[in-house]
Amino acid sequence: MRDAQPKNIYLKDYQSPLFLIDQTHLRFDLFEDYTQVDSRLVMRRNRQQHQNNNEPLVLVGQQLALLDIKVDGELLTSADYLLEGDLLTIYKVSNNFELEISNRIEPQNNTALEGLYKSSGMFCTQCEAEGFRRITYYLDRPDVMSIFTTEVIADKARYPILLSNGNAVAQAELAAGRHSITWHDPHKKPCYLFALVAGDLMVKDGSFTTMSGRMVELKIFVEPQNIDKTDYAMDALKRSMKWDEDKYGREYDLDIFMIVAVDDFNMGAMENKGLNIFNSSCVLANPQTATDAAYQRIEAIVAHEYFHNWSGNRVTCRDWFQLSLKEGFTVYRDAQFTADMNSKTVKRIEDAAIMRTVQFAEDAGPMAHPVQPDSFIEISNFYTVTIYEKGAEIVGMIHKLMGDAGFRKGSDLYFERHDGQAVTIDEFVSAMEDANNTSLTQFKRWYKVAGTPRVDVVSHYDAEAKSYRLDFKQSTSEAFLIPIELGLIAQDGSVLEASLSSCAENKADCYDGQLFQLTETEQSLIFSDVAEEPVPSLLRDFSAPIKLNYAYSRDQLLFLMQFDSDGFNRWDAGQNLALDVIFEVMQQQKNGQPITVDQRLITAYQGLLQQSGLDYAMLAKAMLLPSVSYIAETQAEIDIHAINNARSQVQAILADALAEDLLCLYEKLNTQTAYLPEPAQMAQRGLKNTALAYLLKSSDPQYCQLAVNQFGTNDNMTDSMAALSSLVNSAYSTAASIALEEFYQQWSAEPLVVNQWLAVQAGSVEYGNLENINKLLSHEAFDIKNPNKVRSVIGTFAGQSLVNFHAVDGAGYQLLADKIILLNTLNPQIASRLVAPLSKWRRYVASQGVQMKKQLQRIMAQEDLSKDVYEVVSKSLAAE
Ligand code: 0A1
Ligand code: ZN
Repeated sequence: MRDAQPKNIYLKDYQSPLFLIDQTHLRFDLFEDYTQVDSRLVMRRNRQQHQNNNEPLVLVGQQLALLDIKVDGELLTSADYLLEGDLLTIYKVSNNFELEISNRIEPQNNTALEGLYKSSGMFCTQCEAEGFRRITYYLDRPDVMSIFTTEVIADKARYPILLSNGNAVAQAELAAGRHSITWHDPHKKPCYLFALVAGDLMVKDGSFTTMSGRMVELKIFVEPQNIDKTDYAMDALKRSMKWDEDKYGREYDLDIFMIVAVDDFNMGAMENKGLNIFNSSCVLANPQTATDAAYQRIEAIVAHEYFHNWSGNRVTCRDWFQLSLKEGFTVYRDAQFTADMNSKTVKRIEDAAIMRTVQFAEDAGPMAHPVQPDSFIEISNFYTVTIYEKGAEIVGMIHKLMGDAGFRKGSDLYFERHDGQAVTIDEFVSAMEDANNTSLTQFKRWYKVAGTPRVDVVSHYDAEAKSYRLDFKQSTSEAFLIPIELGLIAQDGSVLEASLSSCAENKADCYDGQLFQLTETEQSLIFSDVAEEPVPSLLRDFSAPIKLNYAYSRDQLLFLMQFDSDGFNRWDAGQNLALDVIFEVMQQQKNGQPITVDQRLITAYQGLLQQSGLDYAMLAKAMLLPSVSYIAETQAEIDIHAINNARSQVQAILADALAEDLLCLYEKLNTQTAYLPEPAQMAQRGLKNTALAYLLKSSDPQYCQLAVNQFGTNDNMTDSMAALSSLVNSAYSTAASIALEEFYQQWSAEPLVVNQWLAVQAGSVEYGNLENINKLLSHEAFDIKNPNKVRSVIGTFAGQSLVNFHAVDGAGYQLLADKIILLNTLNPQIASRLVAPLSKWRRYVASQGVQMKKQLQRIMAQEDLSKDVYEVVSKSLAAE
């Protein structure tokens, strides 16, 4: 327990800054045992917003050793200021003044990885959200935007490369083998976008000519051994730059764009102006070391960070309650990019799956919050799927409501109106409204209210009157505006022509033949001239992040799987069918009845394999049963073991029934083509490896050899890893052990590959994995200070090895809590993220929930709990 309870910060308390910083001049003298930071800030009172000229200046700083302070060249004495906790108050300043501060920091001891720290011998920074205060005293808030000039000084032999934001403007050779480079960023920015890197790095060069004909230098800096893993990120960067010009009319605005790969990083990557810093796992790839999934992640994250240059940097957030302004919009933009580069439907399926498993769970748990939260204790805890993914879904709904042209008009107006400003989500919505001459007042509820809306739909067909009615009912008392794409399908599978005879009163334009705007808590659509009873296809393209209930029969789902013209709903019908069958098996298990699987499911999957006409990527998605986490999300009370048993049984029965077809497919797809990271090949490998994974779940042991062969003979990590994973997640433990050992021998020198090796074991869905987790935690390849290793072992264990994490004796929970306690002092952000699996204890069957709660209480009782962990644990334990 901690002494003082951390305080909540409220959106309603927002006040504009009392002071502004026009110029920020920084000088970093980097040494092995300390770094000296000298800052000179050109400041003034914010007199436009505040009349009172007597307020003192209050700066924030954390874990800094203050050396001295000067105001307008005069050294302050201790009577002139107060340093208390994180706040530095300077009593008397005039309206315009220069403030100079010198302080020291210890990057080499910084394990929190916020501010300036060391990662494999190089210096790097992470300032979002509030890391800059660990570098120097400052107005560390996004609405204070400044022009930065940064001089970096270090030993030249150890740190030949010295980088910061903007352009290099000066360099000097100094005494004692040191050198200095000065960078100037002409764009004003908040300090969370500041970056510095110093290291012995190699560079991959590229260039891009912008739409106005300017040449931009592109540089990817990596440790020398990784220079052969930079091609794909460079290619993805160029495609992103072009796409943002084509799709949004956004051109890059500096003459240089740099990416640096670092091994120790709390998140995926960071959009610092002109100098993106990336977790090495999100930028480095070659065919031998990276899987297709890694390539796809790299493409998406490179794009995401690049797109932030406009949605985030040119137009930034006024305060951290507006985080989704930049994150929701940028995730939406990167999703559109991924959809354009690959398959639109597959991307939609993946995003819907994340919403339904992770975001809906967050929205139903103790950390539920609106996309625009109204309070937080620690902002780092709010980099969530709700802010990112639900935020993106909301932008997507605006797009659907405005149409393509209207959405582009809105985004153009937003960028033009607010360029160089720090703004709010409301201002984003206003730009959309103004550009389209429309009101989104009701729609804005999406930003302010937490939780997942549910919509129940009932249909009525009147054969005599030839009329068809759909009644919609929202679960909440105050209605959301919900865009619901829908269509009616005739019994022969064709689109059913019907005219709309009425909507709710005065809402005749609520349905345009495709998109229905549900605005009331109860609302009906009535169609006339409907020749036969149709099957409704509802929430096409997952047009809103809601739970929609309609009582489809299994036959109707089979029908939609075959005939729906909307690819997303064709897939979704298959998922719902499988889900229903799994529920039935769960019931059979509970009642002690023999297990039977509805033959219609088997026939449907057979149909998919034999004659679906689906492309490979879609077929791979369609073949997968709903995940255990997704099934769990549908349950009032979660019993992981019952879910897992039922799902495994269905999977095994399918595998046996389809074995011949699967083998045939596997052999057809197992062609020896030189590896290319391109969509068609990725789809082929994905489907082949889905077939392989199924075959290893069948009762015929001959298929083990297929995986062993694939493991031994391929030329790329995608196929190696898929083979390894299917062995690890099978009953063939001896073959799995041999392959794991061989794999480690081959790859022990490649940390990113070793992380995959750790993860594939930690995530095993076979019972009895806990002992192995303990072995991995004490393996030479594990390092608790490296977030990627922590995620690979501990995160993957708690997130994927569900039957072991939820071991009935509670040992999985205890293991996780032990590690959270350890990480609480080393790296609070990472510790806090690991609490999520325990935080939902109320959703689980009592015997498990009680044990999860016990571990939360144990964490809560620790001395020196970080704000990060305190917030999540205390909210998880708070009375409902
Ligand atoms: N803005 C980054 C994500 C990010 C957020 C916080 C961080 O601090 C540890 C780091 C990165 C993005 O959206 O990519
Ligand atoms: Zn982002």
